[in-house]
Amino acid sequence: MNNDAQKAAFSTRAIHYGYDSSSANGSLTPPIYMTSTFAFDSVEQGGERFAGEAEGPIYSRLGNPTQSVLETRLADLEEGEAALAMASGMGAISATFWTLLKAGDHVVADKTLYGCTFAFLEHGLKKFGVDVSYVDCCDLSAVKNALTDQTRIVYFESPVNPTLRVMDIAAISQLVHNYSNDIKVIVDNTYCTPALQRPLTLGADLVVHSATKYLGGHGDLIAGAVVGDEETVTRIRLEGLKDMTGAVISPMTAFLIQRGLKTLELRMERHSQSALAIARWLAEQPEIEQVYYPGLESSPFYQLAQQQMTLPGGMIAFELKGGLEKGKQFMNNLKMIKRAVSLGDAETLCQHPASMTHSTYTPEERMAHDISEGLVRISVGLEDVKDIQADLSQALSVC
Ligand code: 4LM
Repeated sequence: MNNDAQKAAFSTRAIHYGYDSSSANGSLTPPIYMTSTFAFDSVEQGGERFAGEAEGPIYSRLGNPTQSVLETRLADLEEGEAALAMASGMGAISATFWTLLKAGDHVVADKTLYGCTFAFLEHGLKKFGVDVSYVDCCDLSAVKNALTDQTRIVYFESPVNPTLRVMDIAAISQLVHNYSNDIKVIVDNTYCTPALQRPLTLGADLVVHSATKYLGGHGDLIAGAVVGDEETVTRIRLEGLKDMTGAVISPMTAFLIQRGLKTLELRMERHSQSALAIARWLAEQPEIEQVYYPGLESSPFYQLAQQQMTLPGGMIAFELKGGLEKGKQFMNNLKMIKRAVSLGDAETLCQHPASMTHSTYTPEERMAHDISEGLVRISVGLEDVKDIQADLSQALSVC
C-alpha cells in the first residue's frame, strides 16, 4: 500500500491513497479481482485466516482486494479508521443496524428520512422488537428528550432527503455522548460525500453512504458503505454483512467507485456551483412558491451549512404555486432533464418524492414527516448550467 499520500490534500488522496502499483505489475489502476474464493497455501494457513490469526483473503463475502482498495481510500477520505463497502446503501444501512441492535433496543431517528430507510425502521426493525422514535433533530431539546436507557442509535441525514434540512452534527453528537457513550450517532452522508462534509470529525460515530450516488457519480452502479472505528466496522463486516444480510459489493462495482472517487472533489464543486446558480434563479421565478437549498442566504440552514459543509451540494427541492398538479405538469414538460429517481449523476435528474422516493410513507405519514405532496426534487448534474436553466425555464413557462 502506498499511503504516503495520506498527508496530501483530499483530491490527491482520492486518486492515490491505499494502492501501490508496484504490488500489481505496475498496473496504474488497481486490478479487479473477479473471484469468489481464494486458494490457501496449506490447510494450516486457511485455518489461521479463518481464526483471524493471519492476514489474507478467504472468500469474497468477507472481503476482496479490489474492495479493500476502495475501503482503505474511503476510510481515509472520511477520516475514519475503517470502511466497509456493500451492495447498496440499504445494504449498508441494514447491516449496520442489524449488527448494533437487539430486540428491546430503541432508535432515535430524524423525522424525515429517505423513504426506504424509513420503511426499514418502521416496517422492518419494529417487527423484530426495536422501538423507533422520530423527532426533529434540528431541535436539540427534542433529541435529548427522546433518549432513553434503551437508546442505542441516533440516526439522521444531513442535508435531509428530500427537504434539505441541515442538522448540527457536532451539537447532536456532543449531546448524545454526554447522555451515554453506548449510543452511536450515525450520519447518512450521501448528499454531501466526504468532499463537502466529514461527520466523523464533528463527533459522529459512523457514517453511511449510498455510494450509488455521488461516490460512484455516473449512474451506472448500486452500492453502499459504512465508515467508522475499526472495531465497529469489523463487527458489521462479520455480523451484519457476513451472516445477516450478505449484501456484498461486486469487485467490478468496487472498481467503478474507485474510478468515481478520482473526480469526486471536482464533481462536487461543479454540482454545488451549478446548483447554487439554479437555486438562486428558481427563487426569483414567479411560478415558484418556495425553494429549499442550504446555499441560499434566505435558508434557515444557511449559517449552519456554511460552518459544517465546504459547499452547499447539488440537491435542490422546491414547490410550485399550484402545488401537486403544477409540479406534475412542470416535470412532464422537461426535455433534457430526466424524470428519474436517484441523484449525484452527471445527468440532471428530477423526481417527485411523494409518489416516488418517499412513497413508502403513507400520505398521513408524509404530512407528519414534512414531505409535502407538491415537492419537486432536482439533482443538478454536470451539464452546462445554461442548458439546465434553459430546460427548467421552458418547462416553467408552459405551466
Ligand atoms: C433517491 N436514494 O433518493 P441505495 N440514503 C440516502 C438515499 O438517498 C438513498 C439510500 C440511502 C434514492 C434512491 C432511489 C440518503 C437512496 C439508499 O439506493 O440502496 O444505494 O441507497 O433517489
